[in-house]
Amino acid sequence: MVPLRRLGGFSEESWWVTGAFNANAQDGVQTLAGDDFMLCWAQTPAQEDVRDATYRLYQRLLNTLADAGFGHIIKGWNHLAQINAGEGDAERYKQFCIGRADAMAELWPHDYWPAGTGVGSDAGAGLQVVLLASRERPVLIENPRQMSAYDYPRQYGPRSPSFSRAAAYGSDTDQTLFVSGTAAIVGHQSQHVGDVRSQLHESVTNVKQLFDVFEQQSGLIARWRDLGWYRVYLRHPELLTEAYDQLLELGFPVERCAFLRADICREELLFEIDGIVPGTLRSDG
Ligand code: 3EB
Repeated sequence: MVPLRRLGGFSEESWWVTGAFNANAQDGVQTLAGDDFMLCWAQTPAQEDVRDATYRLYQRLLNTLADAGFGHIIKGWNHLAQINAGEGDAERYKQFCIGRADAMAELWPHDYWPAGTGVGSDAGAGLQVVLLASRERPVLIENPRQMSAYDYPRQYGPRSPSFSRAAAYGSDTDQTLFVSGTAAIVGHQSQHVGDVRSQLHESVTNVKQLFDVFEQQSGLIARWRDLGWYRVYLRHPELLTEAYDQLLELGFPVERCAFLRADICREELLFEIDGIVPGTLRSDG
């Protein structure tokens, strides 16, 4: 269960796998797997040292995946309670980034970062991490409008966030694009501070840019209007109606969005959008 309050939109998700289906739980790490993918998740209790708790949680998750033969990660979802609490480098999100980076430095043998979402859940929930792992390497995608998060300058924390803007996985003719949590950041700077409409617009522009890059890189069509699934994270529940109406105006498929209450990892940001989008050869499927 995602520890975020649902404000609107769909409430259930379905995942499909081929081959024998396996569900397991060991050391508090839960796993679901078919032939090609493993979903694994775990959480820390509330009110621990965030850096250390993150480090140890990621160690357990990465070891579980490696032991199971799923050596690659396509996407991670990170749900951290009170993500903006703490001043300066002591901010919980920044401490989380250090713990994650330390575990990855130790146990991640690859030269890429998976796609990611990093949002704040409501008080009391600790940290929950969900990882989608695969046997083969995904194709990583960056956004030319945004500095890569792993290159962010020092002002955003002692360790830059270990994620790519999107990851694509599949064959030459069929892929799935996993879009990272995408906010109103251009370059490395938050845009339109205090301006609700412009922030949502900027986030959508960033998401659409990722669809374009995916199409250029893969030669496939991003089926974002008719086949994508999205989470729209809102810092303020009272912005739901406004956000829904604006997304509709922008031609975004609101009927394919779940709207969730979440803090965003920078205090000034109001929205984050992530999603899962099939890429196919032709637009008629
Ligand atoms: C950003 O673009 C917004 O730390 O895993 C988005 C997606 C964000 C993932 C993460 C953080 C993460 O920097 C924050």
